[in-house]
Amino acid sequence: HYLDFSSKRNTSTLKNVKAPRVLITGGLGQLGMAFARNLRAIYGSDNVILSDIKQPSDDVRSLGPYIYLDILNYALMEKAVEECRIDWVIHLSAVLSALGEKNPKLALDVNINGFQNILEVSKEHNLRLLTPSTMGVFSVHSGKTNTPDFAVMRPDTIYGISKIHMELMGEYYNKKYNLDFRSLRYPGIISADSQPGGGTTDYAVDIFHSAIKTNSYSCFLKKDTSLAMMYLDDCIEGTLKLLTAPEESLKQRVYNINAITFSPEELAQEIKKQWSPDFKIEYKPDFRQHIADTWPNSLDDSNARRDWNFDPKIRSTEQLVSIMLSKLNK
Ligand code: AKB
Repeated sequence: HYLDFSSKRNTSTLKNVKAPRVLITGGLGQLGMAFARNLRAIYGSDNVILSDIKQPSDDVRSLGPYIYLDILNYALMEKAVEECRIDWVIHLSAVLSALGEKNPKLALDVNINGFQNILEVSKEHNLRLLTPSTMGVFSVHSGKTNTPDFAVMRPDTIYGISKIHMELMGEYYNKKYNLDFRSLRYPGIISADSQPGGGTTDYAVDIFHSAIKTNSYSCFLKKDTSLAMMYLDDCIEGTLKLLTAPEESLKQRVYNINAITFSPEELAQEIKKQWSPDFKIEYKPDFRQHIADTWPNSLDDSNARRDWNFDPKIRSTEQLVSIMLSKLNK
């Protein structure tokens, strides 16, 4: 009996319900700290354990428990799960699309072998396992706009291939062993306080830092490359809704989520409007253009809305640019 994230919180409920103990892997990437902050506010600092293979800053250490954890080391992971008495895992460790194309071996290792370890530990210890997937599982054969949950999937990247593997293995363990596996397909995630790393949608974060510093940006995608995107807060809130949804409400184990669509040119126009009319952008497409050309510009998320009430707040490029500029320009 765990707390329901979507229900109204009050301290009397908190006293009567056992808080889950949550492990976050890949915790020092783009999303980890935001998940930790939100989960700690609900379940208490000590119940949320952040982990990674990097040295944490003093700031990270001061905010709650942090452990060194290499997901490629099964024994270490099992020890962490036992010693920290973990109930739920949010598995964020992954090599993203662009970095994966530069180093397919690393992507296979982390995204397939690392995931297999997490999956096995979760099954053995009866954990709830949430691992994000990506719009990168889709391809030119899936349809560009309003791509449905169940579409033809023939991804061109090792990232997409390894994430389909993850989705299918999670579903398989759910059916075969009753593992409580949950996943959702992220669009490009835009955040102000943390940097993405190694993705194809990274331009949509870099552009803000560059606009503020130099009033210009050199973009690695063509100006009309429309992609699906989402602001960090909507990603975190949506993921926590899925994480805490009653199991019987889930009609499937992997869901699309969707929020905003824009191209580099549309984003630059909005930055010009809200930041400076002199903002300059040039387009120098590189190998990431091909990846972007195979991805959707919007996803059909009606099943996520129906089953666990997914409801993102930031729905326009205008709102997104306004939030990013106000956060970064403080
Ligand atoms: C990437 O660009 O690789 C990621 C993603 C969309 O999964 N941001």
